[in-house]
Amino acid sequence: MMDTTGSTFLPPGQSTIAGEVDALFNFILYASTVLFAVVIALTIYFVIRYRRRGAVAATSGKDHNIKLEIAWTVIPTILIIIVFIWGFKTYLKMSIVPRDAIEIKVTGQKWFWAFDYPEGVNTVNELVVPVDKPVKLLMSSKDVIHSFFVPNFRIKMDVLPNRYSVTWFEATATGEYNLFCTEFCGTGHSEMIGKVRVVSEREYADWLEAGAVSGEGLSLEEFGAGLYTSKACVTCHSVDGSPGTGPTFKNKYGIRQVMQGGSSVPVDENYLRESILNPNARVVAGYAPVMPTYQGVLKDREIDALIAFIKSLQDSTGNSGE
Ligand code: HEC
Ligand SMILES: [Cu+2]
Repeated sequence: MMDTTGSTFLPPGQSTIAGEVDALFNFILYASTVLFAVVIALTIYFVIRYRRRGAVAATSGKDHNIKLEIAWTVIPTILIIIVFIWGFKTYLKMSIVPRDAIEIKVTGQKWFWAFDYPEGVNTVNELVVPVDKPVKLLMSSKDVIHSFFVPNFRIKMDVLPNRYSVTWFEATATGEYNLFCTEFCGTGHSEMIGKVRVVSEREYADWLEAGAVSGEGLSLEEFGAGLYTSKACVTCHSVDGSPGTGPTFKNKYGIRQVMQGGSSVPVDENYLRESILNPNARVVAGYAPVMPTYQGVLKDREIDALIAFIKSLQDSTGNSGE
């Protein structure tokens, strides 16, 4: 672990550029604080020193001071030049991706993050990366503007529909870090939270090898229960009957679901599959068509597992069949 501490403003910096970003931030903060104090102190001093006392006396004729004027023009100009050069250098460092970076595709959508690795692995709301290796993020959005923010790494970049944006980082310590969306993107915005897990190079290789969450050694139902959380279904669907952005999964299987327009559909495996891959084909009455498609995000076995999980959420007597 690197010896890093957070500040009032941000948690400990754990990427290669964090130190530079913080140094510049602190410089601007302290320079502004000092200037602010000087301006306020002088203001107060002048107010008292030159307050009106009795009749107005004739002015001394001293209304100009070349040295002072030069001082308050040159000092701020120098400060601004320092901030500009320093900021531009840091900006370049943050924008130019090292050649040997691992490239991961990031997709933002309402309301989760999907990550695609070159090895074919994909995850939702969990970015796993090796420590001490540059990682390039190629980002786009399926719907509205989102923004990718990892406070510990001091990186933040807008994620836009119809175009790619790029950012990169190199983590300097293993651990788990928060990932936030910092662009208000709808009612589920506050739940668009993920994590970045930084692991050793060895663990990373093993993790890729295992194909992320393959669910090996788990029953479909158990595997599905994990996916329910890891693939973000949990943000919109409850499993205990409580209402949410989407209908609850409890006692779902085997009922007839009423659709917008009044038709009804038996909830069987094919309907569940369709709901996951093509959610807007038929929309449940009383709900907005806001569910994202999981086409390309979930593998077949994962869809099977989620269906098995939903089927398992029956009260003991609730299994009515069709
Ligand atoms: C952003 C919120 C959101 C997320 C995330 C989400 N859903 Fe949905 N889902 C909805 C909404 C809203 C509906 C109802 C409207 C519709 O039918 O499209 C729905 C409908 C469904 C239905 C049909 C339910 C019924 O009562 O007929 C299924 C099945 C479903 N979702 C499964 C999933 C699974 C599995 C996941 C995770 C892999 C998931 N959803 C993630 C919002 C979401
Ligand atoms: Cu967002």
